[in-house]
Amino acid sequence: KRNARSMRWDEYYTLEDIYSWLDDLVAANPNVVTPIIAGTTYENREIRGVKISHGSGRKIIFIEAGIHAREWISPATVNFITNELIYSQDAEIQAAARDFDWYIFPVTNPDGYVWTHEEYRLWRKNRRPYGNEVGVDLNRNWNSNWLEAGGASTNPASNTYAGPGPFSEIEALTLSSYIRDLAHDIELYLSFHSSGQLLLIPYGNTTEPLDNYYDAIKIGRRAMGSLAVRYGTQYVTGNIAEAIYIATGTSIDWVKEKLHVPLVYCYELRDRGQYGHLLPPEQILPTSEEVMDSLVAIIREARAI
Ligand code: ING
Ligand code: ZN
Repeated sequence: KRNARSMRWDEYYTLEDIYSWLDDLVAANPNVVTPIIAGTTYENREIRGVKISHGSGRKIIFIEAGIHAREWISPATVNFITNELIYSQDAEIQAAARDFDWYIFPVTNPDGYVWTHEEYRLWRKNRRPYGNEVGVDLNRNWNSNWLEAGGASTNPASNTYAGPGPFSEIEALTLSSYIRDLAHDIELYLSFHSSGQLLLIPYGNTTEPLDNYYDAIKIGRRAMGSLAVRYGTQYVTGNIAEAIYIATGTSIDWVKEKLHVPLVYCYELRDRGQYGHLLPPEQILPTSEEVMDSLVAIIREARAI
């Protein structure tokens, strides 16, 4: 069994190892770290996370990772962020940890994640069967412009199958209701994917600059400037539909459209295609460090607006 001190940043971990590490974080920091459960999966696993809190009355930063099973750098980076929020000696990180309640779910598609470790490394969707096919894209199943604008598929064989209806999948449904219960206090919502080195903002169905588009872009570009300082890694900031492709029924669109969370971003982490989803474990640490730099920058820049 691994403990909080033995979590390394040069290898990818199984679901079991990640969950036992979360247990150890709670045991080692009982006054600050609380176990939380966002829901259940088709195969009856828990969607587990941690809340990091130094007191009551704080606004929330909500982090969702691993909704796509094969994007292993997403849970790995978010575990690093969790570790920094608890153990970093950096004053700005400590302030960020203290000033907000952090709700962090490193693996929001546990069934798929287990499948990528045990059966097929490049699996993306959940594991619920539909006819002879398996799996719904959990980032196309949310009730925001669901299956509109051609940004998802009606074919269960597709990697972007939207499911038979909005929130047909228990993972997306239970996670969304967990988020909804906190919505009033959420100031920043972050979703982590790979790859492409992009910072995306809603919406995925239109390139129209909606809501606080210009503030979100400004904060995002400055934060990506901070991200580039450490290793020179370049991220492009933009609206989903303009920066990559039309996508509908995504978590960040739902959080923005239905819950009106002020700041919502999706990171598409390293790299730009050389390794894609098979990012070598040597890149976990640099990827995570530069993202941590950008995360404190988002908080800093958002305060300045
Ligand atoms: N990319 C994301 C996808 O779901 C995305 C891009 C993220 C679109 C957030 C819309 C909202 O297709 C990957 N690589 O999964
Ligand atoms: Zn993804």
